[in-house]
Amino acid sequence: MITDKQTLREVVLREVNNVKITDIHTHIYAEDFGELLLWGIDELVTYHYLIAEYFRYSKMDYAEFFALSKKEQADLIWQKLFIEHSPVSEAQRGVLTVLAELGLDVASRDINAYREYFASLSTSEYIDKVFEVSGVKNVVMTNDPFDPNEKPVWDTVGNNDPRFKAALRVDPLLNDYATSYKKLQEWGYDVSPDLDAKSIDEVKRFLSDWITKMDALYLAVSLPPTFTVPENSLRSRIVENCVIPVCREHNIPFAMMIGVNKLVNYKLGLAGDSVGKADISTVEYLCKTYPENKFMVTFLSKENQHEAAITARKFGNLMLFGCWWYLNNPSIIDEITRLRMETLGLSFIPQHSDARVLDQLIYKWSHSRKIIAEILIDKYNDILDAKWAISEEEIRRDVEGLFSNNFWNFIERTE
Ligand code: HDL
Ligand code: ZN
Repeated sequence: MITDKQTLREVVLREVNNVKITDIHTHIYAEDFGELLLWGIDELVTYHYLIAEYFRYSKMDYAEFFALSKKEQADLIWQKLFIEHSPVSEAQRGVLTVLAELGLDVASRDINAYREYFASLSTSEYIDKVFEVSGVKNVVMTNDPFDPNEKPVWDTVGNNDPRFKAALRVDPLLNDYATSYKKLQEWGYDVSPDLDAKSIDEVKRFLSDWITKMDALYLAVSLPPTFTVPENSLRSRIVENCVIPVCREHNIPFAMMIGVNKLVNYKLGLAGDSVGKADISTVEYLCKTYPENKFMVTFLSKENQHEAAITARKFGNLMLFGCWWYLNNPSIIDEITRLRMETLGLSFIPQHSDARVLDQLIYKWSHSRKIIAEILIDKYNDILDAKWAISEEEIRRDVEGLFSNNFWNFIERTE
């Protein structure tokens, strides 16, 4: 048993550095999905977080920028954010971490030399490399049947790489049924714009068909701060009459990602979304009203985090996950994770990468491992002070829970 703090630190750092991670929310894809999988230095540097940060300095016309090639965009961003200003933001620093952990010469600042490295690798070689360097064992994708580039893959080859799991993402259905119902009609589902009884059955059939086709581990949606159930809206009716019963039937969680104000600057495209504080009472209502359902929830606003942790104390069918998007910064990850551990013990999923570019698995997990390890060390030290002794096996159990098993146990699946 471990009773001294030096040994404890060494063991926690070793276990957190060695744990193989299940990354429960990403936007990366298996190789079979072709161009949907983004990787390499030009994709890294044109990540939409960095585009937003580029326009903090540049007065360039948005449309003119987006008309450029990825390489030309990357050259502008590299010059502005890395050469003319020190790259200290989390997204800027992340690029450097990727290059460093791949063993490239970061000090050279030579983006063309980096391009040569990536050009020397095949997609499958690089997927293997990134999983090895990042210590990620499997990822959950974001799979959208309404995406015209993705649906054909599921209608032909599907997903054949066991490292990549599927999650069914239904934003167009829930947030824009008035448009998306026409797609359902096109695909042979007998739905009407007013969501009558027949439509409810057909939407349920659509969801069930795709959960089965993808072997989706959960059903996900991103939602505005105004998301409310119950209310007299198509979204609320689809949630209660379609999503909830189908998720229960398949025994998969409904994952709500709440707090996105879409396109507050539409000219920035993906980089144009912002954040708003949501109403926790909808999560309370759903967890209380549907005790047989499981809910995974992550809020985008820092202001929702404390009440979310308290709500998770009330409902065992609620699993909080990640420090999502604008919360994925060291200072905020530290604050949220300490709050959650002090409030929920180890019964939460501390992080997901949200990686849009394969390479990002390397930096997003390297940075988060360090933060979470220090918090665990502090919390274990607190109980050592009370003369509690702890074993290496118990530390490994706790770490594997936070970085993988809490998810698999919650969804009642094995990998
Ligand atoms: O809706 C989501 O899943 C978000 O993560 C968005 O994809 C967002 O643009 C993003 O990439 N956040 O990191
Ligand atoms: Zn995401």
